[in-house]
Amino acid sequence: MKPSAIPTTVKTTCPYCGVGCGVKAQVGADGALAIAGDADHPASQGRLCVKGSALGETVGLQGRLLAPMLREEGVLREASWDEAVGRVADGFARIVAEHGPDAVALYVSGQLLTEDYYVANKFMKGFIGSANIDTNSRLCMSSAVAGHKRAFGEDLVPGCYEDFELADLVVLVGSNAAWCHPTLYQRLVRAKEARPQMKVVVIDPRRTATCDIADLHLPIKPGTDVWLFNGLLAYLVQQKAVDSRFIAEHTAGLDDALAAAAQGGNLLDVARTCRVDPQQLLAFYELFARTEQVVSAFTMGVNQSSSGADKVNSIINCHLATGRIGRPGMGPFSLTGQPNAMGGREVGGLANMLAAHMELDDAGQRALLQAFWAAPRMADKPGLKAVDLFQAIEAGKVKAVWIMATNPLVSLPDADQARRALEKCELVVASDIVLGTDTNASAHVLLPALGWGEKDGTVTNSERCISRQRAFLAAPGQARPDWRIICDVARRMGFRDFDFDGPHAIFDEHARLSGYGNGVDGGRRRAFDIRGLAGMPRAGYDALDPVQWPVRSRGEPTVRLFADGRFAHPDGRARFVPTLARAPAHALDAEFPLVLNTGRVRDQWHTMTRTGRAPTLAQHVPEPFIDMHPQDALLWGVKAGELARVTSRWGAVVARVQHGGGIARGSVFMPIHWSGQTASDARVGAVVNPAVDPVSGEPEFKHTPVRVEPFGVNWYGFILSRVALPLLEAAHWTRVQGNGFIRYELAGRTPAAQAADWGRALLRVEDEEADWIEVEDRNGGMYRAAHLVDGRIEACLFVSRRQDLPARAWLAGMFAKEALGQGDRLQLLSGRAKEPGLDAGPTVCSCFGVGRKTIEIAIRRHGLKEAPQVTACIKAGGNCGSCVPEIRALLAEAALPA
Ligand SMILES: Nc1nc2c(c(=O)[nH]1)N[C@H]1C(S)=C(S)[C@@H](COP(=O)(O)OP(=O)(O)OC[C@H]3O[C@@H](n4cnc5c(=O)[nH]c(N)nc54)[C@H](O)[C@@H]3O)O[C@H]1N2
Ligand SMILES: Nc1nc2c(c(=O)[nH]1)N[C@H]1C(S)=C(S)[C@@H](COP(=O)(O)OP(=O)(O)OC[C@H]3O[C@@H](n4cnc5c(=O)[nH]c(N)nc54)[C@H](O)[C@@H]3O)O[C@H]1N2
Ligand code: SF4
Ligand SMILES: [Mo]
Repeated sequence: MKPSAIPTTVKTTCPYCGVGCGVKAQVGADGALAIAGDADHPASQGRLCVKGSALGETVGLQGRLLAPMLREEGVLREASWDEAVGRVADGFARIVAEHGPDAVALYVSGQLLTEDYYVANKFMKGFIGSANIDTNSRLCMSSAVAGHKRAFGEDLVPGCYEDFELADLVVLVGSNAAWCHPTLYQRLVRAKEARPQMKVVVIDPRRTATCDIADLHLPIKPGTDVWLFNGLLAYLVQQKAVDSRFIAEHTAGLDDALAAAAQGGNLLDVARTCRVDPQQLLAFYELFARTEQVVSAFTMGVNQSSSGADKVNSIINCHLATGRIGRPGMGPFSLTGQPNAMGGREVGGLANMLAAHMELDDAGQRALLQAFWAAPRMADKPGLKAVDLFQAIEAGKVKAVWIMATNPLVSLPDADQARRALEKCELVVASDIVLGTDTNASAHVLLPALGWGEKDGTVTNSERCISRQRAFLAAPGQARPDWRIICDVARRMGFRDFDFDGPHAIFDEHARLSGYGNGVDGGRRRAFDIRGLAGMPRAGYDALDPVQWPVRSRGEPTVRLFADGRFAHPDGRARFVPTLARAPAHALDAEFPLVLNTGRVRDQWHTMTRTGRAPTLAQHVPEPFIDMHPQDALLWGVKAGELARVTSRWGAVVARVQHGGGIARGSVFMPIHWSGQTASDARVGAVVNPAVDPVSGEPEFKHTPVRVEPFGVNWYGFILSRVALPLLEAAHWTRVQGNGFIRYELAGRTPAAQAADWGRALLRVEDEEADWIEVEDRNGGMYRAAHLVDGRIEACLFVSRRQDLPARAWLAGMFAKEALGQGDRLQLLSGRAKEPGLDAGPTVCSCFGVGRKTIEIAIRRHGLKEAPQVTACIKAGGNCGSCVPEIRALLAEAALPA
């Protein structure tokens, strides 16, 4: 498509979380990109969170992978597409010929579009002939998938977002929706404002921002959810708060589930095991028992566990017992993480599934799919799941792997093992949109993919809504859409039926397959059925409005599943699954006495390859951190604001200690976002244990035994620099993108500034004549320096032995100036702003760039009591609303007696 053919305003879908908000993107005449919410999109109704709003800051081409590259003897060079495709196709073909199809693998992602995902799965399972295709959804949704399949007979999310608004009780289990599903959370906030009788219960070991609207927060002991929901099931039966008719007509297996649940003991035993107040536990059980319209939404606190699938089923069991499913305002609700976690499941992206919700272990369905694809070599047994896959690579059993749209050297558990695996692997291929990732550093072939805004296709969100992602930017460099790269390799390997002329043709095949042999001749009827979308002309596909599946015939989408009480098991009944509670895989001991819990922060997305480019998104949490209870910090000899090392049996990381206030004793929390590109040693995956759930294969990301100890350094410092710097001298460093500069936080062991030209060496200023200013106080252990070019600041460095470094935000302002005057230079060296009050503190409201100190001052000065007053006064909280929980926490703090 020529750029001129691209319309100026395009409706598309946000590429981040599974809420799947509609976005309107407008490219102005000057090339500037304006992003706004799409009021017509059913999922978001015009809302965007701060990540979505900042999408415009992430589409620049700096750092993008724009040409195919080959690494030969450690050296990376550009290659033609022809050569790169040949390298992949020949490599795969040779290894398959020599060692069989199971010696190669694909490791893909819930961030691929459905069309990309469909051809990847077809290529592997139908043509290579192995089910060795797994996805990062293994790390995310696989416990939910397993739970759904066991309970319902198919991987089905029964409800829709509207149910959150219609419910009288919303239970959020292991979900920090305020930060991870922000616009859906905002819908909930508004619904609760409109109907204050609606109750919200949060079950999470941490007191998160999501607890802001909670009527009850149960800070359960990590890993004990199955006890809690087993206890609830037993309670519901004892109190006769169950729907006996629904149980009799539509379910099977209650007695076994009850017997398993009884093992947890009585309510007091459960409270003790879960370490919650028995009164509060009883309050939750009573509330659940007496409220008909209950939604129980769950995410990674549930799925990412060695009993993840059982956690899911223990929740679903309670909904089956009460018959609260398939009707408005009720149901178990698995919130998906990635934008296309659902689409990936529809095309069978997991190693134990087939396309279109067909089953790999069902010979009839295998044959059906083989016929549909005219596949020469159908996979006939499950492939390796993510963690096993990387172990098989290290063991030399899998000799070639093609990684697409995921960064496993950061995101897998025991991430150092993953690195060892890739280093041993004969052929590592990576398709990505950026060049500098930890995974790309271990790849032999790099394939440049089109990114959001450039590519076309569909995604499916948490409520089964299929939406179009549409291109509005021209394809940069030589980048190609993922589907095309896969088809090119497949064709080069001699496989037929990979000559699609666009995503529309792939979608059409996918839609036809969903109806193929579906429910005919006594075959299983698959609920995933979008045959009504098959046969659409290309223009129809291009104009496709968001639509929820199933779509059996055009214009007939279904909002909720199971409305008739019929489930997907052959007898139409849902299953209670007996869930015997068990402790996490690795217990604490004297050497590793604390639980490491890992998760997300509000303004970053995963390994930061995209959100990390947006200065707006860097301000909220500019550094990796270890959140812990002050008493634990005291006990283990570490201090807030200083660095500490977190060590497990698998690895170690370093980050700054903080007391966020939300964490109970015995646990520490770290964000997942920092990689080898953004920190010297804060890649938390290296510490995480590789235990997985035996049913789903999902890793236990939320529970690793660790110890925390001081990371002794002689000085702390920071650098703001217009260009990236190699910081080999520092004992520890982290980086984020600022507005016109990169901000490095660093710490060192060598005595700072003792050697001549120490600062110059650190900032790589080689020119003797350079405009260089510096000041040092050896006894005080202080050093400050700045490098100017043509009067403009190029970089500055501040070092101190004490915790007295100046505010970064104030110095950032220097980078906006065209030239620094004598006064500015003096201020730089004095490390103090001329006008006080310029330090706004860490950013709370990213949309309007309002810092914590500014909010605190406004609250005090104007006697503000409510969040809307803060918004009226200083705008904070007035756009996406994601920071409102933090503003309310500041209001609450201010209201406390001094
Ligand atoms: N800002 C932002 N949003 C995102 C993402 C992102 O990277 N950044 N990623 C997206 C993706 S892919 C995903 S999967 C989702 C994840 O969304 P969430 O699951 O909401 O986020 P997490 O922070 O991973 O973890 C959720 C909570 O689980 C709690 N938890 C830990 N252990 C337990 C336990 O044993 N029981 C219970 N009940 N809770 C526990 C943690 O304390 C944490 O607060 O977010 C999506 N949205
Ligand atoms: N410790 C710990 N680890 C975790 C988790 C946790 O809670 N704790 N959560 C897990 C979960 S739920 C998830 S979902 C994973 C996420 O982990 P990853 O999937 O590894 O993280 P991302 O940074 O999203 O990686 C996506 C990659 O795809 C690239 N990319 C973006 N768009 C495209 C495209 O269109 N095509 C191609 N080919 N590439 C593209 C990006 O540049 C990036 O390198 O992390 C998991 N790991
Ligand atoms: S809530 Fe935010 S990250 Fe999620 S889809 Fe909407 S705009 Fe994107
Ligand atoms: Mo995820």
